[in-house]
Amino acid sequence: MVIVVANPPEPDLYLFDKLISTANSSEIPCSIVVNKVDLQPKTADIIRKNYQSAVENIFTVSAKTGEGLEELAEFLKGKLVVFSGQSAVGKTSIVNRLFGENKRTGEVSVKTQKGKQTTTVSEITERRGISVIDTPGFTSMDIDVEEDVFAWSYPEFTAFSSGCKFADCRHVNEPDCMVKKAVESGEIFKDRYLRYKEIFKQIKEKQKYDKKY
Ligand SMILES: Nc1nc2c(ncn2[C@@H]2O[C@H](COP(=O)(O)OP(=O)(O)O)[C@@H](O)[C@H]2O)c(=O)[nH]1
Ligand SMILES: [Mg+2]
Ligand SMILES: [Zn+2]
Repeated sequence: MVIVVANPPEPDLYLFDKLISTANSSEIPCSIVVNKVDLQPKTADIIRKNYQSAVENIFTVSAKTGEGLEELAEFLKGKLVVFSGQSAVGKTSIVNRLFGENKRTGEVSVKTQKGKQTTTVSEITERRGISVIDTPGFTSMDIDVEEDVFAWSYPEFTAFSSGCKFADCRHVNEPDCMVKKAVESGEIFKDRYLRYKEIFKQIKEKQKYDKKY
């Protein structure tokens, strides 16, 4: 899976965390493409800080100028890849530019910062040994993984989690947690950990709710 990211629309890091976690828990390799670097070069830095140890690759491209697209095409060769992410980040524009297609793209609404849904169904395009499934994109998602699976779905935690006191440590309230230590020492990026705790809380609440009803 490739998560396409850009600015605009304002990147939703919680959404990327959930997508990456869901992919990792199903052993689907995950990379990020930061698009629209012609507009916002800083976005790539933020994405790298948050996700360089969480995904396979991070590419920086512009569907407008063509920058970085050859490298992306090289990586995509021989693969079947789903383009996911927020709407209006440029998923369809990248497919058009990569394949010389002319599929409909949409604008980011200035008012809502959301994209107009011009891609309404998932579509597969195959050229040059690359198969891309373009999707409509979404604005939010519910994560549907068990808490133990979730705790294992953060690749940058696993180097440390083997040292946690409890084998079933969720790295939240447990004592002698090496993941928390690594966050304090800066070896794990703090913002990503803070969002982890937030999503973990949501998963716990959902579990409680599911038990009740
Ligand atoms: N400046 C700039 N605009 C882009 C780029 N890629 C896409 N766009 C614009 O972003 C808008 C949304 O693109 P679209 O491909 O429909 O996004 P999708 O919803 O992710 O498929 C369109 O107005 C595109 O022209 C880019 O690299 N640079
Ligand atoms: Mg689209
Ligand atoms: Zn731990």
